[in-house]
Amino acid sequence: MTTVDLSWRDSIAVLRLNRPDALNALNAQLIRDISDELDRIDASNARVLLITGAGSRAFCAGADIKELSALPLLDRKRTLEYGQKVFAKLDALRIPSIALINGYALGGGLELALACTFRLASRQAKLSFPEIKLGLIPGYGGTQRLPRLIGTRRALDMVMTGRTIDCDEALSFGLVDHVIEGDLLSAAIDYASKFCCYGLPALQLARETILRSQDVSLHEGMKIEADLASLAMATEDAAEGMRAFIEKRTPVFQDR
Ligand code: CO8
Repeated sequence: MTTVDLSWRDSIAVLRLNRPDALNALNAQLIRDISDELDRIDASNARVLLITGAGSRAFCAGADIKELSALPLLDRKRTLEYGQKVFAKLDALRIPSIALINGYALGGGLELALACTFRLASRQAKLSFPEIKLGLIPGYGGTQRLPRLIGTRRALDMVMTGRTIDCDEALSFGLVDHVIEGDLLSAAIDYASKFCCYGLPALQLARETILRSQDVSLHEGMKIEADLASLAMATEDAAEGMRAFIEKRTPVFQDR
């Protein structure tokens, strides 16, 4: 039995973590299933990926504590490294992704959301890194992606206190992009429509330029921008976009 399900809304892939009885906690099978579905999505004609959690309570309550605690030390390390690899695959996916935080996003669950391009939260969202309360620290990229997104001080506060923040505080930190009052899935589809219509190469190059530049000096970042902007300029979509502007019509992008 698979622990995720994949459905489609036209060219939008919706991946749902499906272990509601365990608040969608990440056991080894769930991480493997996410990995398999990411491969399938990458090979499809999807333009956006939405990730959500089954049930009304949780996006994902983190690593499966029961399973992890029963593993020998070296297997724990292997599990962590595999999880990091799968989340990196999500981060590097050629299409943008949106986490729909419909309840708890804790520990590894928040790390999964951090590996997505965008995060939308419902009013019920509760976000934290509770690892410290278990004598642990984040292991699926949280210590790296969190400070890059919200700054060192706020990351230290969240990781060292393990405190839970609500959607409004998460929004004020920039940890989530929007708080949604109504139906999260419809809001995410609506949000995706704001960029779904653009060419995938330009979307991917924009994301890659911004993310790669985070780890380098301004000077190096400018060089990355010059290289990737030139690459974008060389695409057929760029030729079409500029031609359409001159001809005063809507461009038809072909993802080339
Ligand atoms: N792992 C396994 N099972 C879980 C998890 C989890 N992370 N979270 C919830 N569950 C299960 C519960 O055990 C329970 O199952 P059962 O009914 O069989 O007892 C069911 O989900 C419902 O949960 P609760 O009954 O606890 O529901 P409550 O409403 O009382 O509480 C909470 C909800 C507050 C979310 C609570 O479940 C909780 O605190 N969960 C744990 C959250 C947590 O600590 N997450 C971080 C885990 S560590 C991590 O993600 C990163 C580890 C990386 C380092 C690893 C080093 C080896």
